[in-house]
Amino acid sequence: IPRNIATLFLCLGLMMPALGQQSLKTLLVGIDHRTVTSLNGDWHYLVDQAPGRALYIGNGEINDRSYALNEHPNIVGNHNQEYDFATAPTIAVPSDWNTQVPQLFNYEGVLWYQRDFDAQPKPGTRTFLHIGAANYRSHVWVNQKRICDHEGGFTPFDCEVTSILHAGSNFVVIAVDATRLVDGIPSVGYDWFNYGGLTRDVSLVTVPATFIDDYDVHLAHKAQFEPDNTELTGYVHVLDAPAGTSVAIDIPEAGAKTVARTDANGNAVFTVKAAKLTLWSPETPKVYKVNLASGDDRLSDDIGFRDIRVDGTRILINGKAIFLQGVNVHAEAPIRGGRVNTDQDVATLFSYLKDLNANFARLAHYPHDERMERAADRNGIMIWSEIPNWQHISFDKPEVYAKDVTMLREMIRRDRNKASVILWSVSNETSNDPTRTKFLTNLANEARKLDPTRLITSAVLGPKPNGNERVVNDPLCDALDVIGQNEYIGWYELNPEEADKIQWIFPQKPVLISEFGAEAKFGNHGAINQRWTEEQQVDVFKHQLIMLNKIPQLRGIIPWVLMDFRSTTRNIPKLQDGFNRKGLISEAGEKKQTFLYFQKIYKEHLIGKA
Ligand code: GCB
Repeated sequence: IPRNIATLFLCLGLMMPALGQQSLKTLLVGIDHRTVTSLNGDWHYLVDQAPGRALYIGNGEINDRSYALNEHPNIVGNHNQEYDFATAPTIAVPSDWNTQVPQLFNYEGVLWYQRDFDAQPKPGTRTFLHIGAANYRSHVWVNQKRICDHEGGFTPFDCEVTSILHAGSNFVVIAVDATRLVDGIPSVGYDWFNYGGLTRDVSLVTVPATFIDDYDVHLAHKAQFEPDNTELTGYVHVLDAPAGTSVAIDIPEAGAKTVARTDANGNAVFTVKAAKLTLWSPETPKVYKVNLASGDDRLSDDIGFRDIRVDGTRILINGKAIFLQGVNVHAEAPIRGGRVNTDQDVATLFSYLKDLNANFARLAHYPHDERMERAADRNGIMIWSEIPNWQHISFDKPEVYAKDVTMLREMIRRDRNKASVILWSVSNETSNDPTRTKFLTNLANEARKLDPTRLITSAVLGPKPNGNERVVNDPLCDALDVIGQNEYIGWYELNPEEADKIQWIFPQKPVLISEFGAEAKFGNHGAINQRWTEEQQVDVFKHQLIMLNKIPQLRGIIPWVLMDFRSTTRNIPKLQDGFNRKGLISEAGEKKQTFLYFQKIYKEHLIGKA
């Protein structure tokens, strides 16, 4: 599909709200490379007692006339309000509420946030409130006016406040509802912790009246990889720009410079030759300063250029076959707990990945903080990024599909300029039935339309064993470029050594074993047949590698999981204590024997062929 058509789809998509969602006009790309006013810090909060009495009117509609008004109780005169942010306690933003307020540890309802902020709006500028992520549904008011609603706990959104701000003191109120929804993404059951709240950075960004809100700069994707290709292509979208608005693209270090003009949709499509180019790869994680300018707006991003494709059953990066030495990662903050959302969290996770000799990470099971992809770009770690279609989803509902498409677009739009991201995943372990297959096939095709330069995958489960054979025939595989296969032989089924005789048969596509593993509590030692010991965890992996090494199409392994992570469903006292213990490292950062095992396997490349 030609790039400009793909772009058009993207823009139309972002302007089309999912059913039941208020339209968001844009989503600002590269926000971490703009000068912003951070609204991180202490916010007042009030708990909306179940079932969201202040937020919802009887029929489920949003109440704009309760806490959103941010009024105060009268001390003299008539009785009026029975809430008060001014005297309410404070909570840090960003963060989940669970790990901050002991009484809210298991709270999965509505929390109201409020803070004052100063503004000095300048004529000819626009201001947006940017929210990195809020789990799960959010409703936002500035100076008592509702400016946006958003559903989805792991993608960013921007709400325009230009016409509402006044000089001096303003205030923002945000209600975040972490209630699980049957028709949510994910649905009500999942194996991680439902950290609620404003879990990522919140900021105000001021831009000129017409400004660059989206762009895509990538190596031209030729029919075949051409080693001498230095053609860069993409688009710059200028919001509300008249057709013919000029956009300058300048990549000084690559000797690439051009000017393009916007079309009627605000898209300036361009192609430019670079004088020289070091392609991004795990060995050479080179990023270039890319300067974009249109009218009064300027933005510089750091972007790497590379080619990723499939050739038969191989995965090629810049024309070279590669084996993915991976690990799964949840967005669980090392040592301190809670959601990953700081430079320090990300630095710690990447120090583990480097120490492990990994070249790949699957960011399970939802888009992570953008710092992760930035760090991956700098560190040469390839990334799998996924939307939270986890197991049971209401695949029969068109409104759920609409939500899914919105989430997919938000994920791709935020991270399409990150060279580290090589795979978009549409789902994890969904049951093989025609309704789900149609839904996810459409979604995979949508992803491919939005971004024809990357590979599409999904983690599938099954098949039913046939003696010692496992013949993978899930029709969803037809829609994928790379098959992700999850299996827990040696833990949820069979004994570890029984893996040795199992034979997998896959369609002729590259295969990643996207999950496999066993639980062990750090420091718990015993015989290899003893559950929950570090010794057994290693033994499970040893037998797994015997089995996996026999798969001819194996192009990567992704053990589950880098660190122990909180999960509401893991309740064996003393062993789990609310944590899934399949980590190679404990939540406190202690390395189990399996970490050392994979460190060696990866260092000496003892698994798989590229
Ligand atoms: C799976 C899921 C993952 C779980 C894991 C487990 O198959 O994809 O989210 O955490 O198994 O530990 O059971």
